[in-house]
Amino acid sequence: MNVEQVDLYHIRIPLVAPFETSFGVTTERESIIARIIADGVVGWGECVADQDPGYCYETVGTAWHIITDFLIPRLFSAPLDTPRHVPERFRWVRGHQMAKATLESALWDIAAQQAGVSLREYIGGVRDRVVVGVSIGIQPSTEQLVERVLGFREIGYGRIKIKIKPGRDLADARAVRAAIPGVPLMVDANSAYTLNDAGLFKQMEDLDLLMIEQPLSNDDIYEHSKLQKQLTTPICLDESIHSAADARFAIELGSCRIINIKQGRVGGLTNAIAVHDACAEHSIPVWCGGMLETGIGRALNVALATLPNFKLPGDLSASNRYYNPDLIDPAFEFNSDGTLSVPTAPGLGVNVVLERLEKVTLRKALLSAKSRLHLLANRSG
Ligand code: OSB
Ligand code: MG
Repeated sequence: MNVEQVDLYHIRIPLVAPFETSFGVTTERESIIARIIADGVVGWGECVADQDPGYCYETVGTAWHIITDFLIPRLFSAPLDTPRHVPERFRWVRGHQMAKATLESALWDIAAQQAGVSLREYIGGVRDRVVVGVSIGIQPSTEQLVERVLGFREIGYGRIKIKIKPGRDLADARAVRAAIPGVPLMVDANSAYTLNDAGLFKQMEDLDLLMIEQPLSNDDIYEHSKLQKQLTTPICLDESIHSAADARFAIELGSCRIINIKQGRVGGLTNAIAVHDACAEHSIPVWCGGMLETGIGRALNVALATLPNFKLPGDLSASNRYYNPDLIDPAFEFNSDGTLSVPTAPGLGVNVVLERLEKVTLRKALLSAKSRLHLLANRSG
């Protein structure tokens, strides 16, 4: 694979509805879309970093810097045999998993197209539909939360996840459980609590939660093992897991019984597959997390979620739950059996609507291997 050109689009796209977590509210999502040309084939990637460092240290700004100044020169420096070699090529750059994953995605898209198969087939995915759930942000009141949950149940979402934060936890979870008895339900704290809050999580034990996602610090694995020992409800780690080594460490310590895999958080699809395999070896089920992706990032997630150890519904809702319109056409539609269909066309298998992409673009960089030409276009707003 000879990388010839990389176009970067810094976008800002309005969400259909605000999304509130313990670390803030998002009404418009900023992201970087990468369009790579290698051997004359076009591939796409989406950066999952947020505009601010509330979820993790990476932001759209740090990713732009790392991608343009350090990662792209490493792609231009020599051909690549396979996208599986991308983590090694980028290893010199410490961390910055989301920046790395953005470019790796586009290379997987290209490699699968060159093989003439969908990305799902290319990575050995075992299903053509993936079971999905919905992640519902904190609402202005518990009553509004219950109303929203019931709305998604009506559409057919089979697994409900609610966000919690101190002051909006037990009462919200109890009210939702009372409204949907028997429906798979989980909570996501996004690192908002400490071990001193163990009592709160014990009070949630009788709610029959599927799991409690990332209750403690974003950089902790040890204290989660202490909390898990006090609970029968499984803990699921999200923020704390950046690699297969982290996953093995967490499993060995007993810090969680489930792992959320976000390909961006672990540095790309190659590492995501390694985390998947490490969990499978230890009989730890995984599910595919989301970061409010447009259809471009969603397509990658959906392909990833077809691997055999993705045993639980992913945070992979239909396009219309996030953006209207999405950047792709056709959009991801919700199937009445609670699934999304996996694209079957070669590569990621989605059509990016260039006019829509341009319309939400704030700044653009066009980098070419030949001329090392670096054209920057900025637009305010
Ligand atoms: O913790 O899973 C999370 C969105 C942004 C940042 C972090 C998280 C989330 C979600 C949304 O829960 C999942 C989705 O894309 O639907
Ligand atoms: Mg989470």
